[in-house]
Amino acid sequence: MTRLITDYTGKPLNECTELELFNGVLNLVNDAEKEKGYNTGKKKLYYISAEFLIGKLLSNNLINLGLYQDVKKQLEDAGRSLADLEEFEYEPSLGNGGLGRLAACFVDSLATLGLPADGVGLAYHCGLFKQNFENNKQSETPDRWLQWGHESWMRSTGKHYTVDFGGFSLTSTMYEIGVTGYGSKCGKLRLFDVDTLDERVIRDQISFDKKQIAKNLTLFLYPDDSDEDGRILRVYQEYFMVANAAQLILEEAQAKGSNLHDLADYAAIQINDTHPTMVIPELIRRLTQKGISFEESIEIVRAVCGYTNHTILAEALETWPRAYLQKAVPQLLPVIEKLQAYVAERYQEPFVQIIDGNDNVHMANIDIHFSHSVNGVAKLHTEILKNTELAPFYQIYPEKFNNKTNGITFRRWGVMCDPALTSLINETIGNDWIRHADDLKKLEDKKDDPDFLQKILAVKQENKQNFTDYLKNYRGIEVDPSSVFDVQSKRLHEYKRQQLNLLWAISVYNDMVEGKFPTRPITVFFGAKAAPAYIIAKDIIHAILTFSKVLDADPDASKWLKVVMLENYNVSLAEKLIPAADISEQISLASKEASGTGNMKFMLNGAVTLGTMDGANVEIADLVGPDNIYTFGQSSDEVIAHYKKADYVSREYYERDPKLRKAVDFLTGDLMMQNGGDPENLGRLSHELLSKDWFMTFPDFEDYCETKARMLADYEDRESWSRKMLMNTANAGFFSSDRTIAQYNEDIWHLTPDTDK
Ligand code: OX2
Repeated sequence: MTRLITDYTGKPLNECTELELFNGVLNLVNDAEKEKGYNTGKKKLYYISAEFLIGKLLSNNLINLGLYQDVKKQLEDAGRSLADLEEFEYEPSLGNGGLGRLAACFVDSLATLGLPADGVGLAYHCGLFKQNFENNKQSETPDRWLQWGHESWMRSTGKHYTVDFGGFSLTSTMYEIGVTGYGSKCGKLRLFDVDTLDERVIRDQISFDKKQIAKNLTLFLYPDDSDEDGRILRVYQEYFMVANAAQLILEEAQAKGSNLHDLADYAAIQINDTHPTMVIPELIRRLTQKGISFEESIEIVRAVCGYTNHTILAEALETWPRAYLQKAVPQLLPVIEKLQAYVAERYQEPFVQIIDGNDNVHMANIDIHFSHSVNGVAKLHTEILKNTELAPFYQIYPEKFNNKTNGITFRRWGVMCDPALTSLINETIGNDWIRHADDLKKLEDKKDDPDFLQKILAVKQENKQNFTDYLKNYRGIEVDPSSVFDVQSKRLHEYKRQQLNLLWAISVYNDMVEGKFPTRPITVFFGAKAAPAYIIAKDIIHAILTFSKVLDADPDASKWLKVVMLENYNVSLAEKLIPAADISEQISLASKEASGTGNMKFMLNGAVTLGTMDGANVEIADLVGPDNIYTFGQSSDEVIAHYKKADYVSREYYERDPKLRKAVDFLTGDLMMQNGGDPENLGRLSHELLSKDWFMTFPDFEDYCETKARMLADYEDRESWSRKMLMNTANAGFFSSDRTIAQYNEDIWHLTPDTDK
């Protein structure tokens, strides 16, 4: 039965304002979702995560519910357009980077596979932040996404819990966002909030009074933690998230007949990184309150919980001073101390203790001891966890460690963002790949078909043209669609090495000054937010923005090289940028990027990877073969050995390699200063590289430049390049999050799919 948008708008579509039309379609989607119903079953997964970077919902939900074409046509028939509504929709700001986007892909796949599951998190009002560029620098403002009619996506359930903190209690409200599955029933995101929130505590930009917890608790994701109040606020946030989750989980299990001793038959919890760790002591506390012994409570909780590690960067594995917990959540501290005693009784190794000699509580250590599964997010990452970073734990619990290589949902990152490629694929192999991603492999049959290879190039050109038009119309940026689109888009971090790409671009410029020009114009796109308190990351953004001005000011060079740093890179922009990319830059220092998921999105959309043998790049290389990827740089073993020996001296590379030296010197040179460069920022960046370069940019510089030059030369053989594109798309099937989730379920959760559609 066709649903009419006019039934929801109450008036002809051509008379509606954009908001009326948006709300009309949104309510239509909400009804269709409710009619489909939700995956249910005896056992349910609670995927607890501080972030869900879900992206815009309208088109995604229409596609998943099978309503896209129909709604598009109804709008067109009335002279309106779905594309306009897509632009009108404001993107939810509930996540940060890969970790949050992964959680969003996972809830899509969970619903699609029919698995009973909720995502559980917090309803941040101002999200992470909105990035603005002024004077070649990043500044931040609140991302007030809830002002844009999203109350209708995020529905209040009228359900409340009480959460106790040291000295006061707060009442929560649970909100729900529907998660539509593709050709299946739906799932839910359940986000908790406080009614006492008061945005007036925000001062200028994103700073606010960090002491007024009732008023600020759910304002921002990752509030500035450069001071103690900011760090304690994170403890409050995390406890609020899991205290609500624990009450929800126990209530739902009991409602289904659990006597709590058998909780693991009713509930599985996946702890997404260390942020939700306190759910472990909180559940133990609640179970013991109900008369279950401490020892049995530990066993029950362990059978329920699994933990996912997303990084080996030490600073990301949270530790909280005991005093913070004492202040924010005093009721939890005795439980954590008992858990420490439990560990100390069994294991003497200092590394595995929960509370260390300085009274710091190691959250990951709680997760590892008291979960039944510990997983990394790509093969290499899991091996590094087992053999290096978490080796003492692996000795104790070899059976707990397992790998679950990340994935992406092909609905959003294929069908929705790349309609041109989707049509070509559907014409060629049918549309089963949308649900059974391995089907893409059938495209390999076409790898020697010149007509097909031409069609692939035509799709890419169309996407590049679309992105070029978007930049011109919405951002006032002009790029050349016949240039090579070389893209590095991901959060800004020194280990991801945007600075390496920048040094390369500077040396291309230096070559041009000497009269050596590229074969074809190149546009280098960066998209990256830096954490507000991460000084060097902001310096790198400043260097990129300033260098882009240097190029723009040079009429000869700017014909051949353009650097575009895209403001406020988010999911919606990624959806436009990725289908247009020729080159996918995945150039982290080997061993440091746990997986990466952008690498998978680019691959699916036919970009060719230029990458180190890090994270999931290793698996991409295995799948596509050496002809279809460009790898360079030190191996993870070499990097780990250097760290161990502490023998890396960046200055030696600088002294030895004149090309590198010239590029580094450029950072603080006259041209940068004449184009808005700030000597303080650029001086600090240059000093950092020369005195430390902790993420070893310099040793990989030469190999990176050579490999990139070879790649750009190969790009000129268009047919052979198109074959590489095809091989990337054809072998992307493994990276469907449907595969990842099926593996989690098989090995960790053991949920029964709800097949009753
Ligand atoms: C990210 C990792 O950096 C990235 O490599 C991975 O693909 C993603 O998580 C999803 O697993 N915060 N973000 C991450 O780790 C942490 C911690």
